[in-house]
Amino acid sequence: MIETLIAEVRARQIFDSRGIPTVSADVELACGAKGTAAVPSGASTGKYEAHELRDSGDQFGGKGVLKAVANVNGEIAEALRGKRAERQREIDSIMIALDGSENKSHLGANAILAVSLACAKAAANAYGVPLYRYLGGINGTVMPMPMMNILNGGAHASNNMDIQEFMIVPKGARSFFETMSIGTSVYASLSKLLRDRRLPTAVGDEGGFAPDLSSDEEALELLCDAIAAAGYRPGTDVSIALDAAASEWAQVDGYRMPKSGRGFSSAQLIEYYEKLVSSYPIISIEDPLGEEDLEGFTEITKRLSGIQIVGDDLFVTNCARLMNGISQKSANAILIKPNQAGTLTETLDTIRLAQRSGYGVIVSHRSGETEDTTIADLAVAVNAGQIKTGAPARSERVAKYNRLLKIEEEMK
Ligand code: 2PG
Ligand code: MG
Repeated sequence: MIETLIAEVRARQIFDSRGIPTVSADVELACGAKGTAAVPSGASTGKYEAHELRDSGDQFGGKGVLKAVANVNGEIAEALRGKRAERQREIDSIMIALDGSENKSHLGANAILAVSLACAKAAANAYGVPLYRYLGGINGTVMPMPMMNILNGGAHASNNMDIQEFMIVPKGARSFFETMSIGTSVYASLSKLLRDRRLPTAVGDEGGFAPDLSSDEEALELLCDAIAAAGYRPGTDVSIALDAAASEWAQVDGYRMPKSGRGFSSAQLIEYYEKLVSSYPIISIEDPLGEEDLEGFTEITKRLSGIQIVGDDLFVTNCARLMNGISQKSANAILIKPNQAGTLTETLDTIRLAQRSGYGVIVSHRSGETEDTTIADLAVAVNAGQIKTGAPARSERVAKYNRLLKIEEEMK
């Protein structure tokens, strides 16, 4: 019998890919097995996400997480010592009850998630199995198709593009290894195209290029040209996915894109996407409308049937919000970000609900990331089928891709 009782829980303040503080936690079991997890952080955060606890005050522009760290080292550690690490649901319920708030604002979702994930990793290590195997058993076998964000805009870059993410989907690939080979070659050919046009190749928060362009159409043309220049057929071998992150554009009445100043009603925005979808090989649009625009979501999901409509800020990895969306036919896919929910159990529950309801599932990073690769294992464990983890460049993004390469190798 392996001794999986939790012996120690410890956290510290570390830094994410934007140089902003975040929480890392260690869980150590009586048998000596350990697990470590680090929590990511968003820039275009949804209004209904679980609460990220920040210190405020002068240090780190108010973004320190020493209070969250103290909550782990104090209340949380005390409550979890002596509990069995593989009882994930119980561990997470204890932390939810200890927090006692609606949105984890007392202890901080960043404190709770770090421990929740570290606990699963410690248990996996105790049993001597990789995390994807521990979480998914023998049933987690599907390698996810990546959406690679190779042109950045919105809140993730200081360029003039309002759409946050222009992503490529190497859907013609027959293995994860091949998706990387296609993705990296399109990324390289886009870099060359930009240089040829004397446009900057500096990158945004998720590793995609971030030039000033004249329009969204120019961005989409560039992507198609880069796909073709790399020797692939746009729409056949490699398709395009967008994350508009349109909650960032929402006004009391309608939408205003903050960079270009263009204004739209919900109906006009839907017409705009219809035009883009009819001209370019776009297969998926995330947050095409704002988190409060449920009617708009229902309308676009009906009108653009055949296109994946993804709720990110709309659902915030939350079962109740997803349930509401399912009843209103607000979308047909969900973005899964563990830190929007705040525990592994709630993340898994939301994934299960989505899958049982015929929704597509995309496991996702945040724009502020760390070297933690949990989402790669999670995507395989639940057979999500899709992952969004940035450009195939910058180590905090590539760490997840490299982890998936290792998983694919292990599964052969
Ligand atoms: C998104 C995410 C990740 P952020 O909107 O989907 O790409 O961005 O982490 O800034 O919310
Ligand atoms: Mg999003």
